[in-house]
Amino acid sequence: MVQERTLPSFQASQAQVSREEGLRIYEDMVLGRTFEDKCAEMYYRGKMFGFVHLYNGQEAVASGIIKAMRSDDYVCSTYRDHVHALSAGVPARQVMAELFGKETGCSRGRGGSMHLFSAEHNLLGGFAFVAEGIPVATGAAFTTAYRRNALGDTSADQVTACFFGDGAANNGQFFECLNMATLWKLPILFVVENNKWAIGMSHERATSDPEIYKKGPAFGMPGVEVDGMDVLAVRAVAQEAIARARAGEGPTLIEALTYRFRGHSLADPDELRSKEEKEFWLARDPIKRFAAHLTEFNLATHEELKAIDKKIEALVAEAVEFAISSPEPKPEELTRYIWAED
Ligand SMILES: Cc1ncc(C[n+]2csc(CCOP(=O)(O)OP(=O)(O)O)c2C)c(N)n1
Ligand SMILES: [Mg+2]
Repeated sequence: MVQERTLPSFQASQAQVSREEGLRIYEDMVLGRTFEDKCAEMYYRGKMFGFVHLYNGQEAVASGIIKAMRSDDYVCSTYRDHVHALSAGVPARQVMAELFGKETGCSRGRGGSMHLFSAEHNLLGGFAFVAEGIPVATGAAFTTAYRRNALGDTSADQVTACFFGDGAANNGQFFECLNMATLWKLPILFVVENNKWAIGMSHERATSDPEIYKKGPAFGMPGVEVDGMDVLAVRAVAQEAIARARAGEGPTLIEALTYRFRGHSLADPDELRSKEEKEFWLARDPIKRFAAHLTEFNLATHEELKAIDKKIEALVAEAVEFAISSPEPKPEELTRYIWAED
């Protein structure tokens, strides 16, 4: 069996997270998982079409990073974007309606699963081309730095989190953006979600040096590897990187070691990954692990966590009802929202 790349257990103390924050993070992770499971159900029942890429297993990354940010910070995603959008505060009903192609979706039904967008929540988008979001996020961070440094706007202290996969980290845009981000000390977190696979291509087979975080120092920025199945470990790394970015000290490259529990997309039979590998990572389920932390440190009881699970189930069921009962975009307005309007 291949030796899995993991890190020593992060020693989280009770003080690491307050009860209130802990419950907020737990709820966010459960929302991500429950939402994605519901998507799978809707897809296989023929209610949802197109490519749908689920985030199951990677929840600690979205919640650990985004829940450490401010609501006016920016988030940039990929085609695996539902849970980033939810963590960024886009209401579940708006995300679900978008997946159903409805007018009430966050992209007015014009985007679908891979193109979630919300100006209101500073969600810069989901992007279907691999690595396409990296320059967009870099541009957003440049805007903040420009407003602050060139225009003297002291309120411009927003941080951008740019999420992408291990496969994207072999794309040229990644290297160009790392270069510019350090050069201009941009307030950005480059967050690589290394789930070991780019569709059916194993990361080890495609990459000269699989330790992606080492590419940070090559461009003059810190590179950090973190256990992407441990939300508190991710949160600790995020807090430090966010503080650096906000203080004008520039970007950080974060490589989160994680795993997707389902196939690449809902159309993928997922036959290439070994049973042993899947079992190894399933045993590290980030939600179960965080639930155990919360109960072990008496931050929450099993009953309280169960109550959150139930609340979220109802919220996601309501999101489906909302999506189903929402109107389709009108055919005569097909190109609306594509071009700027007067
Ligand atoms: C520029 C480009 N090349 C190829 C593809 C086809 N493609 C879609 S997803 C994907 C794999 C990307 O893997 P990774 O970046 O690790 O993200 P993950 O799916 O694991 O989240 C590829 C090659 C694409 N969408 N865009
Ligand atoms: Mg990947």
